[in-house]
Amino acid sequence: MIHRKLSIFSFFLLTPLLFISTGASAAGDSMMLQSGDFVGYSFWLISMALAAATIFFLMESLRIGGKWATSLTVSALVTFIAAFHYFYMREVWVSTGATPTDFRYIDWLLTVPLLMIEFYLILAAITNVSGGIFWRLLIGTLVMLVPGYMGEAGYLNATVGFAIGMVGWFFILYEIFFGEASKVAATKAPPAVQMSYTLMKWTVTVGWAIYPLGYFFGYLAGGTDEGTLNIVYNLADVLNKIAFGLFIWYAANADTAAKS
Ligand SMILES: *C/C=C(C)/C=C/C=C(C)/C=C/C1=C(C)CCCC1(C)C
Repeated sequence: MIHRKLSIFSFFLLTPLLFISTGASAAGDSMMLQSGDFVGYSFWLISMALAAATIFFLMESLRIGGKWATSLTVSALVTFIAAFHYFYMREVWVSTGATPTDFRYIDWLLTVPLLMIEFYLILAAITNVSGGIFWRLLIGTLVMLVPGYMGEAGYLNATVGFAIGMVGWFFILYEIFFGEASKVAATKAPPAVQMSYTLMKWTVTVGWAIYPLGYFFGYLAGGTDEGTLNIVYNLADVLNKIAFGLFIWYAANADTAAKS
């Protein structure tokens, strides 16, 4: 039963990914990765790591199941959506040398709310939590990303976009450090869930800080080297998408083991 489900999942997952990756290489020499293009290598490595992480989270979601299934499936959605965007971003970089800002923001607009939902889901897996946590984190995400995009794309003054975006991020940090979510985690969560909540919370603090720093140096402080900026963003995504999912996977395993 489980195995049939798994093969159906893998089929639907891998087919589009294969199309995208062969499409990229069939489109001509200009699209090929050049030897020595380390930024291109990083795009390639991260896209594959994200695709592999997707399969891992889906399979583990089926294996562990129960009330953790949704959290693990959402982790898989995050890495899946990102893998797709990375295939396109890699193509933009390799064929034009440009920074794929639009693709990044479309990816963030989908994956960041899903990452926020994870805080709600891991708490909902252990106790009753109010929908307010979910809505506040979602609103924080939009306040952070929409002005950030408008600032980068030139629809809004870059400094104003940055400043409003920072308010959104601080609003999220407030909720997970001092708000209702933090209180539920501190009082109701078993040790394994508390541990992963702490890791997730610090990822949102330290790992996420990389993006506004990139924005700051790229747009407000005289500009940086685009190649470096892309490598930094790519590595940040490994931490903020794959490792973040692994923290949840850890809690799911430990919580399930403690109860069996
Ligand atoms: C998987 C992708 C993630 C976790 C992306 C996160 C993006 C941010 C935390 C962006 C933050 C920004 C600000 C805090 C200020 C305005 C500029 C942004 C959008 C780069």
